[in-house]
Amino acid sequence: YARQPIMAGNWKMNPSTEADALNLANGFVALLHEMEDTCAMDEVEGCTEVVLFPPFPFISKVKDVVGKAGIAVGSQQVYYEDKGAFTGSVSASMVKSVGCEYVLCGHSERRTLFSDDDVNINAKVKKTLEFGMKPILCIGETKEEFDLGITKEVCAMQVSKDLAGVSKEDMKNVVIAYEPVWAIGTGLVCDPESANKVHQFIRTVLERMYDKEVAENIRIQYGGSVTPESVDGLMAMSDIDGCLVGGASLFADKFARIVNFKQ
Ligand code: G2H
Repeated sequence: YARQPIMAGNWKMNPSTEADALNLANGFVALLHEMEDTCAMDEVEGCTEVVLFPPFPFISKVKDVVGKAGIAVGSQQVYYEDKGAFTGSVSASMVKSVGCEYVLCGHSERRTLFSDDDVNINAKVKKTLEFGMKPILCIGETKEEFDLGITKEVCAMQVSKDLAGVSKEDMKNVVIAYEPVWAIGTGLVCDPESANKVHQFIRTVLERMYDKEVAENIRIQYGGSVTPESVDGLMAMSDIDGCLVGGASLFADKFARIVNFKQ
């Protein structure tokens, strides 16, 4: 099973202005051009896929900058209804129409700060797929759950509820991001071996839900305080297929180094 690596930059609610967003995007593309291994910029099979998740107002213009370099853009969120009186929300159709190929679903900040639960995360995953985009489903245990030793139970429950009713065919377009909540934005990166064990466990859950083909082909990213210093060790693991990067993706040089991880 050859899984194409996928590196994603989740800018969250940063940077503050359109000018800063375009500077970041331009700086990142320029650095990739300078780097010897510009694999990320060619659409060559086996090369690293790169996706940026800017805030909504910047998506179109960031896409104009990075699209030419073979970098995709995605939406940090969508609502599960198609249209109507849902003030403040954006639909799958809207983000698709401005060029998004990916949608983050179930990020822990959405779960804790915006009351996303497994029922509406499941609806958002399905809506993303219905519009021909690829969900990156984020799962992971909180600090309390980690301390209780129930990481596997939490991940199994989230995977089964959030992917309920998703067909085997659609699973080709799903990416999972394992993000231990205690590692997000804290500087406490999960050690690679422990993360890899959780990734392997997630594959066993998917094998039970679907089959071995789905379990072995799905790409599973690690997320949580990934840095240029930690990326190589993470990517050396058998079942870590990429990273979902927050803080470090706001620095063009750091994210360029992460994308060009060494194996
Ligand atoms: C986890 C991650 C990106 P950070 O949320 O999704 O953020 O790398 O800042 O921990």
